Amino acid sequence: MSVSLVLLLSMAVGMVTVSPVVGVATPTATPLATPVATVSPMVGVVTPVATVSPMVGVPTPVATPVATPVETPVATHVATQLLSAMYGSLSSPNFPEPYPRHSALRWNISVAPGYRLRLYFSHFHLEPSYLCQYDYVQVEADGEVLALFCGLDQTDTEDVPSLKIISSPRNSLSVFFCSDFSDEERYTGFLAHYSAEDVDECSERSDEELVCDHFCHNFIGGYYCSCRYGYLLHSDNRTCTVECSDGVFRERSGVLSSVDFPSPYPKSSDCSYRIEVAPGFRLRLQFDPRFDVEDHPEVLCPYDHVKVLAGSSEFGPFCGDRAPPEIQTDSNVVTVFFHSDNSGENAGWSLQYTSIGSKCPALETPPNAMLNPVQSEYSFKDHVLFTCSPGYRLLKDGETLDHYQLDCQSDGSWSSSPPLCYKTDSGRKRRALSTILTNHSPD
Ligand SMILES: *[C@@H]1O[C@H](CO)[C@@H](O)[C@H](O)[C@H]1NC(C)=O
Ligand SMILES: *[C@@H]1O[C@H](CO)[C@@H](O)[C@H](O)[C@H]1NC(C)=O
Ligand SMILES: [Ca+2]
Ligand SMILES: [Ca+2]
Ligand SMILES: [Ca+2]
Repeated sequence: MSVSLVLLLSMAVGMVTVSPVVGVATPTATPLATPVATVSPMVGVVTPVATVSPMVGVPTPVATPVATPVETPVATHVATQLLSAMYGSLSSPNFPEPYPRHSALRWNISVAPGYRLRLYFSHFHLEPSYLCQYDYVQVEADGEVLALFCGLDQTDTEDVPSLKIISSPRNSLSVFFCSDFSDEERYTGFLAHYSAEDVDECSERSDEELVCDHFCHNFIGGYYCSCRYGYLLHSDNRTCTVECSDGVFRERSGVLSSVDFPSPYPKSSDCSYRIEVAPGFRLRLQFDPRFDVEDHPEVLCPYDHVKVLAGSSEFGPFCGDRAPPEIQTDSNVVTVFFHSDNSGENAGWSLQYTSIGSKCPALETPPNAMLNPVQSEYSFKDHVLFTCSPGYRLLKDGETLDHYQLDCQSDGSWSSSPPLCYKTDSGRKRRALSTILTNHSPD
């Protein structure tokens, strides 16, 4: 699985847990368009026109408190206080005196990564209004609304902070306070406190991955990962990889497998296994049926895969939970590549390789000759010994011999042509033979 997907999932999970007021919190309904008119530099012109507007058909801003989104018109004009200390407090204007009307204030709190912010209100006293349309405090983080508060007491449509602690998913938090034009009673506003606290990254699992592949060590303001003996921390500082590309398999047959097979193979690794046997042998690979390499239902092996390179032929990529079929190469040198990405737990693969010598053509037994050993087929490094039946002798390249050996060579050819057997009847036969040869040559 890709990192981005994991991160996305973990973020989504984080959001849900930290925002208890999500249901109430979508304040598309704004407490009037007031802030626009008020804070705008064109106050003098805009406000009276809009409010007293005699023009029918143009709805007055006062009459439609629902229509305008909060952020767009207000944000650019709002006075923002930036806070970066590890703890601090914020309060409504004039606190502990009543807050003025027409105010819009924002506090952006931001601390170092590795911390989150906790915010609570020790005093809260705002004008009550249906769905907090008039005066309100809104807490946001990472573009999400975490809480929307107003009023004096908790009701069905008004949320007060009471002793709730609001936690930011990450290291920043934004608090927005807004009061409308009305000021019927004297509301004393709010006082809030925040502090930074360490995020224990090690105990916060994302959906299916731990933060660290092997060991996680939390510390205040951060964390780090380490690996079991024999593994190396990958440059992503999170996964544990292995050195798995050295050594050449030179035996005629053998077994190779992913590291730790059938326990899950290491992540973030690129391994290559080279098999090299004598020329004339052709390597054959047979995978263990316990094959488990991370795959994808639609895309061909995007995460982890096994590939086999044999001379100019390539086999694979292979992944999934079914072993690849037997691979008969026509090469004596084979490289098996294995790539794993940074996630997932899969058992891996194992394969047995054997080498088969090149086959030599079938041999026909010449008349009166005997072959040893007699086999249905012969391959590289096999030898065949020719002898003749009693009373016959071998003749090869003008010489008589007791026996003669043929070798099946690396390229699949015999070292020479088979000899022939001739009747041995002392010198007479020999002379006869030379006569034959002589008679033949001038023709
Ligand atoms: C304060 O935070 C809000 C919401 O995250 C953001 O839109 C705004 O740009 C920030 N203001 C400043 C001055 O950083
Ligand atoms: C991993 O850690 C090193 C040293 O602590 C740091 O320089 C590097 O940027 C980190 N890499 C990543 C991908 O976080
Ligand atoms: Ca008010
Ligand atoms: Ca930490
Ligand atoms: Ca994987």
